[in-house]
Amino acid sequence: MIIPALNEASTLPSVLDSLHAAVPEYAVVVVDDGSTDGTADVARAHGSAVLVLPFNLGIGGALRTGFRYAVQQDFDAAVQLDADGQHDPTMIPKLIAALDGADFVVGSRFATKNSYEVGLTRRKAMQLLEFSMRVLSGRTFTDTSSGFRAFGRPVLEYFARSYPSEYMESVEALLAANYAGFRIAEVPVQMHQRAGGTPSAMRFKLIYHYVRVMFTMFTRASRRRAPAPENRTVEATGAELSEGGQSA
Ligand SMILES: Nc1nc2c(ncn2[C@@H]2O[C@H](COP(=O)(O)OP(=O)(O)O)[C@@H](O)[C@H]2O)c(=O)[nH]1
Ligand SMILES: [Mg+2]
Repeated sequence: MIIPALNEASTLPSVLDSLHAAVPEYAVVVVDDGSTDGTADVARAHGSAVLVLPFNLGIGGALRTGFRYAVQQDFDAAVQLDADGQHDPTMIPKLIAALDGADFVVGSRFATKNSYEVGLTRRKAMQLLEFSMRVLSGRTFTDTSSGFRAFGRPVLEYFARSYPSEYMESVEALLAANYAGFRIAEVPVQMHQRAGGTPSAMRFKLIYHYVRVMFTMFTRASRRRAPAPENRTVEATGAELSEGGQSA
């Protein structure tokens, strides 16, 4: 379980306790990213391993740190979830089970009709994002920005090497994994509103990142269509990292 956390001391105790109750067999790591509210201490006190970044890298950098940790610890799968109580730990076995037929599993709020409420503007913005994703990837994803996801070992190795760093990284990461040829599945999940603390992006920042991520998606797609240069060198594959037999 990889939990990125920025100033989530108020919500982490119940998240970690319900995680231990729901899936006691899995290791948990909180990636604390320069919190000033004692997030790391709270996480340790509730039985989690903690990676403390020396300064704020943002959610993408924190996630990549978590993926590298999972690879180094030889875990063969990992689940990402929020520290704010949005993601229900009892859904985790369902996400992990779906890794049987996929490399990358996205927990989707919208795959079936359920009670997750978003405002009209946000819903329209998400629909446009989904439409763009459909145009670029050739397939339909119902929840591109979900932060409740499961990854098999090959995707962990891929994301440990490269993961988008800016906010709304989840959308870019989905597109990148799709282009890299990984099998991606969606699983319907129930999500809650955050239980406390403050969301990481306020309205203005959200609009900025929304425009940015649209731009990045389309440039990523056009880069991909360009023919590869003749003398392109092959990237290191991370093959030096051995396979493991556990799950994070
Ligand atoms: N490590 C780290 N975690 C972050 C950062 N910003 C947000 N998070 C965490 O990432 C998760 C998702 O953020 P959240 O504010 O819930 O975004 P939302 O669910 O899209 O509204 C939460 O667990 C946050 O604590 C950051 O800069 N660094
Ligand atoms: Mg959240």
